[in-house]
Amino acid sequence: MMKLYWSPRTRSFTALWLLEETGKPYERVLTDIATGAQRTPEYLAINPMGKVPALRDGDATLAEAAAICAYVAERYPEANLAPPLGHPLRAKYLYWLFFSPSCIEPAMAQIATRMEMPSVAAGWGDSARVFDVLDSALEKGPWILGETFSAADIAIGSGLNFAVKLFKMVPSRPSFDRYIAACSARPAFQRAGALAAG
Ligand SMILES: N[C@@H](CCC(=O)N[C@@H](CS)C(=O)NCC(=O)O)C(=O)O
Repeated sequence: MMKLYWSPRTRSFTALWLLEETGKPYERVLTDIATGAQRTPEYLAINPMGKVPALRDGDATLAEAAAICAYVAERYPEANLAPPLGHPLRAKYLYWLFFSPSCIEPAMAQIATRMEMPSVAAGWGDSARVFDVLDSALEKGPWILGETFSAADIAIGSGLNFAVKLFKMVPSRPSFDRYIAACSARPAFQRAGALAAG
């Protein structure tokens, strides 16, 4: 059984939502960052970054929420969380899955810190561009790949829910509101929300 190392009210929500979507049993290992549990030698052996979430699957361990999304979607193909290899939607699935940590996360950090960086050099360009691109991709919906829900929605939906709805760091837009509402309506999202509250 997979083991999820998690802490309440953190990015662990993404992995909780993902595992709840699979319908597979998994064990939750509380790694409370408020107590410093993420800095024990045992935990650093699993994630040397000392961050949650992290996942153990037998002898395999990994961290980074988006990587966990990719891994679990591959391990449980029957959960239909990723277009299969060779499927035409696979390219866009990978694009949006990577867009989440590569563009949305730094755009949020830029908004929070007001950090100035030339947009040509910044990998995410600038925060306005990131959220404009996301806005037009979500206009049609209901999901980032259109009719197909995938683990990319779990990565992107968690980030948008955090940035737009919970922390109001990013101004809401009709496409974001509709998308967050669709994500929040999923039973797995709701179960994960209850678990993540601690
Ligand atoms: N890039 C990581 C970020 C994870 C992260 O920042 N987790 C925070 C909680 S939201 C954490 O573990 N903080 C504890 C610490 O830095 O000591 C991911 O996407 O999974």
